Amino acid sequence: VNSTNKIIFAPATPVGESSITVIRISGIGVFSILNKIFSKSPDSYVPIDFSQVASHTLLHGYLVDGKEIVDEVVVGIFKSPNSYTGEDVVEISSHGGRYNFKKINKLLINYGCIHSEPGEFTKRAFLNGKIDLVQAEAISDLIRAKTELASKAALHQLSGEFSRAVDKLRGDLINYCSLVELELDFSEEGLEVIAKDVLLYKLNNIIEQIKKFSESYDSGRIVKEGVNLTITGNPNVGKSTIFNYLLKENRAIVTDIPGTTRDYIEEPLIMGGLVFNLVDTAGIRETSNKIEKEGVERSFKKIVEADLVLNVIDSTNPVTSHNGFAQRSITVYNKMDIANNIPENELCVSALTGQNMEELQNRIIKEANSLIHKEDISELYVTNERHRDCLLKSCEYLVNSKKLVEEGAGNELISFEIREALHSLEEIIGKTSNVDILNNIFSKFCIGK
Ligand SMILES: Nc1nc2c(ncn2[C@@H]2O[C@H](COP(=O)(O)OP(=O)(O)O)[C@@H](O)[C@H]2O)c(=O)[nH]1
Ligand SMILES: [Mg+2]
Repeated sequence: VNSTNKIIFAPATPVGESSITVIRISGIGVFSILNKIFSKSPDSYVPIDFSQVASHTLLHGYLVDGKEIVDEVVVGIFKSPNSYTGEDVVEISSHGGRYNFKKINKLLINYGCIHSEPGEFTKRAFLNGKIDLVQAEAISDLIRAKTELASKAALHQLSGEFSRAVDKLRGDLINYCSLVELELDFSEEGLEVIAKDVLLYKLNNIIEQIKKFSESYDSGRIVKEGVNLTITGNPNVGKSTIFNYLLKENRAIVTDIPGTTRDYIEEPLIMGGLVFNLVDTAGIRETSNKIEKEGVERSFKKIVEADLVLNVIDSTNPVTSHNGFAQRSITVYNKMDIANNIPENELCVSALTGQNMEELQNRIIKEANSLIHKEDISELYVTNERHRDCLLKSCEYLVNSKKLVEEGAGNELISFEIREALHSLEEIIGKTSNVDILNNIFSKFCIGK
């Protein structure tokens, strides 16, 4: 087991008023600490010889500090390598409550345990070869998932299927690389180990596969990060009223004064099983007010970043706004409750009375779903920007190598490019990873994971 000798601990459940709080401790020597602070009996110290206890056993007893009882607990025993981190692990199920945790916290510190850093348990699991980097990241995604789809995607990656697919591509590249390099050894004899057209065919094949993976990030990002949905339109058309209606709360200020919303406001929203990042913007108009002007500029930026734009028009005064954007948009005519005539074949609503607002929600959900390519979901889709970037990098090197083959370049140049492509793939699963990448990934975890 690859480990430092530090024994780390953290609550694995939120600390507060609850039936139990689970505290996880991991590291070499954890059982000798437990031996000192765990007693079978509340009346006298009856220690346990943990070397005689089988892994995956639960023991009932008492945490003790000398003669004093700290809590009545159940401890779970996990022996290396059969634990989450791969080290010796103890999970204490203690009574819930902040004060109770405080006491146990003090006890563990006094006996030489230290607080874990965010993600340190999972980092140890990775360093000890229990999981690869994709799986470690999937654990973090799973904890953060807010929808069924996001949770499914995370579980899928946790299962190792994506890792295996990457590993298969990696195996292919190692293969081609060694053939190209083997040919170098026979260059004197002019022997061809792999025919150029065969190599080209194989490289093409692998490029296509990698491309397919990286393109699936278009869907994967939306599943994990949410649909960026921006509400836009002229001042006073009812953007903020629609925003509040969708959120079911009075988040944005609504008045009859045009130019009320100055800065954009962003709130997460779950509709139809998808996460949306809903953005209310300042109305787009020419203005000399410095603050509003800045707001309008920021609004434009949010419109450019949007996956889906909700373009709101006031049906009592149907002028179209300056929407020179090309992405997907839904046009909606608001204030139908006070309009004299409403346009035919258009989506008309009243955010004030709620009329047709359900239809609007359904339209939004339908459009958002069409942003996710269902065929990608049944495939292995990439939800992590880091993975996508590694795939793109790998692809670039392979395209270079292909070009070199076509130009009849020397094998050493070709093999160099293939090797670089290989390294980029290996970065995904963490076969080659630098310390900065690891720290960056694990620092985003919660403490105790
Ligand atoms: N009658 C009616 N008034 C509305 C409707 N939606 C918004 N308003 C009113 O229009 C004014 C401007 O609304 P607001 O949401 O602040 O517009 P924004 O500037 O586009 O954000 C407010 O007085 C709202 O109460 C609607 O559907 N019907
Ligand atoms: Mg507004």
